[in-house]
Amino acid sequence: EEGFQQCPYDEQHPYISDPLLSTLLQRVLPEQTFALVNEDLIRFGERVTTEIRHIADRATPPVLIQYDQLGRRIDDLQTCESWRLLKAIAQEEGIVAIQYERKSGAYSRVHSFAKQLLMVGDCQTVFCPLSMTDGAARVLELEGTQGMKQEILSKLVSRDAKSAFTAGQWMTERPGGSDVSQTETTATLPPDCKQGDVPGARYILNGFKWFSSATDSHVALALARTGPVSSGSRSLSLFLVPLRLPLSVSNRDNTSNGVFVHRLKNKFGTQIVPTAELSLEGTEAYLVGPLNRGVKTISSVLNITRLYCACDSLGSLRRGFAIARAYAYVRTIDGGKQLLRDNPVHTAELAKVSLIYGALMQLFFGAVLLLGRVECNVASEDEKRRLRLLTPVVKAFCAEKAVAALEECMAALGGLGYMEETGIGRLIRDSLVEKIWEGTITVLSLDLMRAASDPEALPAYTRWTDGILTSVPSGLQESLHAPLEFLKSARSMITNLFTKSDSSVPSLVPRPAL
Ligand code: MFK
Ligand code: FAD
Repeated sequence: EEGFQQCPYDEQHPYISDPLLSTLLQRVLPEQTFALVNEDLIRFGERVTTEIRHIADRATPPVLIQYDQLGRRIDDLQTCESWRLLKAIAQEEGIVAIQYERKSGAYSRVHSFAKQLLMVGDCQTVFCPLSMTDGAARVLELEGTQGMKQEILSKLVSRDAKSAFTAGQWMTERPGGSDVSQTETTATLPPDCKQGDVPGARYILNGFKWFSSATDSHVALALARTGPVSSGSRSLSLFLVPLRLPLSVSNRDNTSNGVFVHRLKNKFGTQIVPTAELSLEGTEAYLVGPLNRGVKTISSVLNITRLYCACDSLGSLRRGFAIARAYAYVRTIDGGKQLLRDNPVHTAELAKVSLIYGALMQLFFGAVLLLGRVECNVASEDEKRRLRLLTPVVKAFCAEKAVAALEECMAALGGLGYMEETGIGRLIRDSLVEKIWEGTITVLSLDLMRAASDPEALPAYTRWTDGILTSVPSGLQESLHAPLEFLKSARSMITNLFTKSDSSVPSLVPRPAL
């Protein structure tokens, strides 16, 4: 061909070429664990670029066949081969399993999340069902009956993709997803079942679930009402729902447990994820955790999936930033005399992205380390409180900052960045959902306030930061103290907001005249 031809860019190995990840891991992991994780990341990073990326590029959206040629309801949800392969690879690689095998003890979470970070940009949001699988595994570990642990937990954390289960999460209904107090799905005891408050009690669910992303899963955790509507969210319980009965990987009878796929959602992004609306009609389900404590019981899922959300934001930025860096090595400007990477104005923009990426990464792994410690029962009370405070913050910050930085990565490629084939557009579209699912940024801010209403929460946090400050040069200490002072004074405001006793608290929404 004639004329100028653009030189292709080389994204390189997602771990070896990352400007930060290996030094961070080296700093936080014990030597032997680092050696193991480092080796695994080098191997896995290679697999991402040589195999996983090509599988992901061939993915196509799911299709729903509701009726067969005889007019029978079948709800055949057909996902593409790439989606199923990506899920299987993630299972075999131990994305969930590593965190329950706990071979690296409290550092096992760091190991798995570092692997996810390498794959996120090339996985078509397959960590969505895996995050809920992980969350469900944790709930069953904490609250499941012996039977649930043997029959289901073991399959949720399995590396054998042929027999492993995945799990969904059904909280959101039409009256509200942020606020589940108007949940319409009911749970009633069948006539042959008398004791409704024993763990594992069998119930029958009827209702409509407005969003279900892991619709191709084997089980789901669902909120349903077990008491008066007037009790709001305090009369919701948590249920384990098999999507098909009998529950087995080989059962393809999609409507056998009264779970009907009303329609697939027509989404802005995450196109490959089979998000659907479902109606539950006489669906068998089993009580998990105490009766009427469903929100509290499912909060262990939320606190895990929210870290997966943060990893999704961060991992998307990792890939967008890798592409932008790679492009700077091949694109010439200034009459062909200069490479972008040698241009100070361009590299200053990339440096801003690098700063955001680095800051989010430190924040994220700080929370991941704490989660690992809590799960291995080695965390102090202060560390538990810090994790509770940090989880909504990490999810919200990563969601908000990563997409903004991804836009800069797109612009760093000029018009090429805007082309679908480059992939940054899809990353932006897909990661925008992180501002909404698993709690909007406003709802996470309210959750931070809920966590901070524990009188010990902020003192625990400031004890930790005070400890860090002593090692900082005195000139810096003063400026670092300012946000701490703000945090301390914020506590009284938060307490007032919760008790609603202080009319001086500003309200964005005008109060109705009574
Ligand atoms: C690739 C990325 C991976 C992610 C993909 C996942 C796919 C997407 C799937 C979804 O979007 S699933 C749906 C997710 N839905 C949400 O995240 C709901 C957002 N709304 C909230 O989080 C609300 O704050 C909440 C529904 C929890 C409010 O419910 P309530 O019942 O009005 O809360 P309330 O009464 O304050 O709290 C009830 C209890 O739970 C309290 O404990 P106590 O009774 O002991 O006092 C709270 O302290 C506790 N709690 C609430 N949130 C908690 C929590 N405890 C620990 N951690 C939390 N986060
Ligand atoms: P609303 O709760 O109605 O929120 C509307 C607006 O009101 C938001 O801006 C919110 O920030 C604001 N708001 C709400 N409450 C307050 C308040 N107290 N103060 C101030 N502002 C407030 N859910 C599931 O259960 N399972 C799934 O698998 C699932 N998959 C999803 C997949 C996708 C692609 C999407 C987009 C959503 C999915 N969801 C799922 C639903 C998701 O969790 C909800 O959309 C989300 O929690 C918000 O709920 P909502 O849509 O009812 O919005």
